[in-house]
This record gives sequence, structure tokens and C-alpha cells, in this order.
Amino acid sequence: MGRPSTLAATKPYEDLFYQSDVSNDTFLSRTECRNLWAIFDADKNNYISKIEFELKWTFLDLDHKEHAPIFFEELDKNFNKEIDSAEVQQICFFFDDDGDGFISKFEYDYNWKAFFSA
Ligand SMILES: [Ca+2]
Ligand SMILES: [Ca+2]
Ligand SMILES: [Ca+2]
Repeated sequence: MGRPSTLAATKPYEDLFYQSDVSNDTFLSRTECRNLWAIFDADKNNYISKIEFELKWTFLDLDHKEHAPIFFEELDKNFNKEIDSAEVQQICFFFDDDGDGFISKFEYDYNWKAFFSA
């Protein structure tokens, strides 16, 4: 992955945040948040399938791998077995607690742990 050694102590879900924060201001804009979830869309068809989600979750070494299918079901609001751009927008909106259009690292940590816990 070529991860800088200074980030060696960060957890995989945090790496995902920093990797997606291309403006490097410790906030995810809506675009950066969408791009974070686009990482999961392996075939780039704008939909995240359950298989894509599970494989990427495992590949990224994110926590609670055995629950990845459940996390997928929670994100797939209309239960059509795909996470589409509207559903990604909902995730990004959910993570932005103060509604300022940006997900701070605090908001990210707080919501990630709440949402993706066993
Ligand atoms: Ca896809
Ligand atoms: Ca869906
Ligand atoms: Ca915010």
C-alpha cells in the first residue's frame, strides 16, 4: 500500500479517512466522502454490490469483517442488493452530525464506531 510509516499506528478505517481527505484539512467534503465509498465500487459501475463491499472491507482490513454482510444490509436502504449514489449520500449525510457539509475526523470516528460495531 505504500502507507507512510508515520501513519503506522492508525487503524485501517482511519487510513480510509486520511486517504480520502485529498485536500488534507482533516475534513471530508461531500465529494471526498463520495470518493471514499467509491473505493468499494470495484468495477466502477456506480453501484456497490454486496460482494464488492465484503471483498473491499476484507481487503482494507476493516474491523468486524464477519459483520460486513450486515453492514451492507444497513447501508442498502431500499434492500435491492446494491448501494447506489443516493444511499452513499445518505451515509455521508448521516456522518455529518452538525450538518455543515463536512465530516470532521471527530464526526467520522464517532459515527464509524457507532455504525460499524459488532
Ligand atoms: Ca460496482
Ligand atoms: Ca440500494
Ligand atoms: Ca460536520
